[in-house]
Amino acid sequence: MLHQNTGLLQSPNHRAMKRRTAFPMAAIISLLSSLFILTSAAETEPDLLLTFKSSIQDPMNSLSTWAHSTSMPNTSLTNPCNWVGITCTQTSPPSVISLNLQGLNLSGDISPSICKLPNLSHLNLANNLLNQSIPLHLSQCTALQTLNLSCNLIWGTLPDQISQLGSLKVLDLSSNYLEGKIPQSLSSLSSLQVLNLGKNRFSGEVPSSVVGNLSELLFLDLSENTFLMSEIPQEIGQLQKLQQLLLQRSGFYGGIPDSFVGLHGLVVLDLSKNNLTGSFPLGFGSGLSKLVSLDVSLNSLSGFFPTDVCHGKGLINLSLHTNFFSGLIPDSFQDCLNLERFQVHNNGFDGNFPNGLWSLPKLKLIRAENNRFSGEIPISISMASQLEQVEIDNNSFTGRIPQELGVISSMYRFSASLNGFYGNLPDNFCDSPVMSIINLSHNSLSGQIPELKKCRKLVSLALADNSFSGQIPASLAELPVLTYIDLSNNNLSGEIPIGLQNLKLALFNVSFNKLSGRVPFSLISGLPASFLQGNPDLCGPGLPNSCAEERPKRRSSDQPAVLVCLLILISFAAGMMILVAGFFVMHRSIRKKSHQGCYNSMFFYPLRITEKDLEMGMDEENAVGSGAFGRVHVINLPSGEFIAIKKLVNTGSLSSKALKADVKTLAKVRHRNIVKLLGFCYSDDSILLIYECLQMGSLRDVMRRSNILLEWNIRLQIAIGTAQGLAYLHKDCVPHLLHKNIKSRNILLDKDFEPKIADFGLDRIVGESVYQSVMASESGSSVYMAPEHGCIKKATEQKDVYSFGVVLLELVTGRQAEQPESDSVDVVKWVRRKINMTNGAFQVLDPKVSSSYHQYMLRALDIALNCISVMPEKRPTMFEVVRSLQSLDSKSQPTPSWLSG
Ligand SMILES: *[C@@H]1O[C@H](CO)[C@@H](O)[C@H](O)[C@H]1NC(C)=O
Ligand SMILES: *[C@@H]1O[C@H](CO)[C@@H](O)[C@H](O)[C@H]1NC(C)=O
Ligand SMILES: *[C@@H]1O[C@H](CO)[C@@H](O)[C@H](O)[C@H]1NC(C)=O
Ligand SMILES: *[C@@H]1O[C@H](CO)[C@@H](O)[C@H](O)[C@H]1NC(C)=O
Ligand SMILES: *[C@@H]1O[C@H](CO)[C@@H](O)[C@H](O)[C@H]1NC(C)=O
Ligand SMILES: *[C@@H]1O[C@H](CO)[C@@H](O)[C@H](O)[C@H]1NC(C)=O
Ligand SMILES: *[C@@H]1O[C@H](CO)[C@@H](O)[C@H](O)[C@H]1NC(C)=O
Ligand SMILES: CC(=O)N[C@H]1CO[C@H](CO)[C@@H](O)[C@@H]1O
Repeated sequence: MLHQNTGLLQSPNHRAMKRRTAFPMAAIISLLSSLFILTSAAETEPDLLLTFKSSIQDPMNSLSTWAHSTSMPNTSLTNPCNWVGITCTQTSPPSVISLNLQGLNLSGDISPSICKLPNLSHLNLANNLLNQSIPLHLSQCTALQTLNLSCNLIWGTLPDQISQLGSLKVLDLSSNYLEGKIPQSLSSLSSLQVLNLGKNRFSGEVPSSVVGNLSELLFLDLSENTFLMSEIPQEIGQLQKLQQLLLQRSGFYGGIPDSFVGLHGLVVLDLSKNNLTGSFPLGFGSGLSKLVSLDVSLNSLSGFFPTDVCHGKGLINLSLHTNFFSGLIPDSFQDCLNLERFQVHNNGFDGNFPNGLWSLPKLKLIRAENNRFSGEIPISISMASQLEQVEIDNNSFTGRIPQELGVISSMYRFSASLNGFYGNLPDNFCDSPVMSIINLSHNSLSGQIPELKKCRKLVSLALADNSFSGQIPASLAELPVLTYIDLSNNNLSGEIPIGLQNLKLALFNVSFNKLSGRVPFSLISGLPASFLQGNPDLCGPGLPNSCAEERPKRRSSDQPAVLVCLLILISFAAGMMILVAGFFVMHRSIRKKSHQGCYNSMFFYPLRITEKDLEMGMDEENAVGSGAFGRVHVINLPSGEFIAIKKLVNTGSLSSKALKADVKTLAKVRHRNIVKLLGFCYSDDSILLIYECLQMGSLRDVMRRSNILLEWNIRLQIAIGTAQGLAYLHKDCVPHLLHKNIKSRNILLDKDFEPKIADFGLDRIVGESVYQSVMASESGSSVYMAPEHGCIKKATEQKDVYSFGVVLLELVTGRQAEQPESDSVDVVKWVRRKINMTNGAFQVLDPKVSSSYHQYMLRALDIALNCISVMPEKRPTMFEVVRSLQSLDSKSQPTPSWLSG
């Protein structure tokens, strides 16, 4: 950027005068439109730019460098070439060639002054908030090669005058509110290489000359103009250089023009979501050596898919659409070697599926579901070594599932239900380490279901309605994130593997098989009975058969009562054990304490209280509850303040020095959404942590209290606050902390319902091993725990995110995560099932919240579902969660009606 300031500063008068004589019209317009600029001195480039600036609103003050420096006329900033967003020519004198002001939230009007910059070639105002029609005076920017106004609020029609920009190579007006017809006059922009009118409101027909005459066009995007009603002009075939053609979701009807056959340079073709009919042009696909993505899905195309697609030119033989591939040597493919995405789903194609596709080396995605394709999956599929997703459900494919499928280690989803596949499943069919979804339901497969061990990421396995026999493989229980299993309508026999009850199953359907024996307890209690029906030899509580050896005298109708009693008994016993242990510890500590007291304390907050007061203050009466680690007492200080004291057993696992250091670390965590640690004191026996006390108690208690109805805005405030607190722990506080135990019981509310997170960092104080074992006994099956916790004990951010997601589900549905035993479906399963089975997300929203909030609740539900994604890496970070939740907030202007009843 070595421009000569002096040259620029001396020349403008001279240049401006010259221009005025050359373009008197321009001068008159300038006089009319900008009354402030009357002198010829105003015509310098800096002045023209400042005129531009003066009609622009710049909320972020991004154009602050755009100023005459009167105090220091010789600083480099006076040279506009150094102003933000401006590039100049390298000539002497330099002259503005490019104005790039994208993404600065600019609004206001584009001033005509910029067209007086004689050399302005590139104007990019994309991603701003410009709310005007396309200014006619832009047509005077005759040097313009690039005009990018995408992502603004521009409305009105596209004026014919645009065609005066004869040098234009790039015209991007996408994502605005332009309407009316696409003007025919565009066709005179003969240098145009990029034309993007996508995401607007254009209507009517696409003029054939526009697509026909722009012979330099590389990129044409008319997508998402839902008011267009047009056929795809035949002339499109003349665009020999076209690389990307995006016409999706735009109201195109009629056939795909035959002229497409000539578009040999195509890299991306998207015609999806239109009303296209008829069949593919014959010969389409031969010579598409550059094609990377083909999407014609969701149209009404029919007929045979061109079988020559992706076959070498020498092999084209259109009249033979059956069986002529059999002798094909895969190496002979010349075409489509670059194809990555092939999407033809939801059409009416029939005939053989283009066989050559199966072995393309770069192919990642095949979607052909809901057609009537026939054919087999060839063994050459092993050559498609990058294949990630295959969806060919609801077609007429036949043959066996080839062994070679199992060697593709990138395969993530294989979905081929509702076809005619038969034979055994190869042992390795689920060997891909990233395999998540397998659906082979409604085929004619038989034999045993192989043991599945390698697909540790399998989430969903659907093999319903086949003829599988033998046992349910026990190894399913070792797949940590398996959540949906549907094996219904087969001939499976033997017992249900007991290990399956360790999985977090939202669906386990084994109905209509020949299974026998005892159903694992949690599978009965946690799932609808209909998933077990049609297996006359299964037994267990609630089923028609009770298990003979268990309670021979009971009649089956008594079984549910027994179940409840049993549960109560179990939980009572567990409670007793904790109580006894707690009593023992307390007893010990009280005995010792009466001699010694807390001999060591540390306050992080001016508390006028002595250790003695603390000790005296803690009695049975003010004990407000007991968490997993100890009791909590609330004490009213003489000052009138309340404090909460959590009493932990001092396990002695830390030296007092280490203990102090750790507590200090926790005390440094200060955030409005985190409960403040005010101080602590400890003896050999116990550790007292002193916290601020929050009147409303925990979120769980508040949600349980029937007299408080939390309206949606309060719930959202709680969600946002909690998310902010967690995000702070994860990323802002030093050292970064994990909570490890987020649940509605650990979210406390102050009198304004501002949430504060409690109960974190205890692992640091009681020691990791004690912490782990207490947690294991308390919440081994807790609904808040992420599924991977079953096999990976290490705490992670993603596990916290999962737990938060469960809390958010509680807020959205109004259901407690930990339901009383009588209703044993936990909130996660309940929501997944409801949504899964009925597609009715509305049904899970808390009916107590007024329906005017439903749209926001649905979006919160969506966020929650992302958080509880079974794959940890799919979950958002807490920061992303905060941002998404906040975006719900600004838009809801609720009436505060959160207290009622
Ligand atoms: C820019 O505008 C967007 C959309 O209106 C808004 O969300 C964002 O906060 C604005 N940024 C600034 C810095 O004003
Ligand atoms: C800038 O525009 C002027 C006037 O049209 C012209 O004479 C000059 O050659 C241009 N400079 C460059 C570098 O294009
Ligand atoms: C126009 O600007 C937007 C926003 O920066 C950018 O995404 C887009 O690629 C640009 N258009 C062209 C054709 O370069
Ligand atoms: C554009 O401005 C008009 C009038 O000022 C306003 O009514 C309209 O809502 C704005 N458009 C958008 C998309 O904000
Ligand atoms: C399109 O191109 C043809 C020949 O190249 C020309 O005769 C015709 O006028 C052009 N149409 C428009 C509308 O510019
Ligand atoms: C397809 O046509 C039908 C009526 O003919 C219309 O209702 C529908 O919106 C069209 N679909 C698209 C994607 O344009
Ligand atoms: C299967 O595809 C056909 C169209 O080929 C469609 O009409 C039908 O609804 C689809 N069936 C299912 C179960 O999706
Ligand atoms: C009844 C129903 O729609 N079940 C679906 C639940 O979700 C799994 C996984 O996506 C599908 O495989 C089931 O078909």
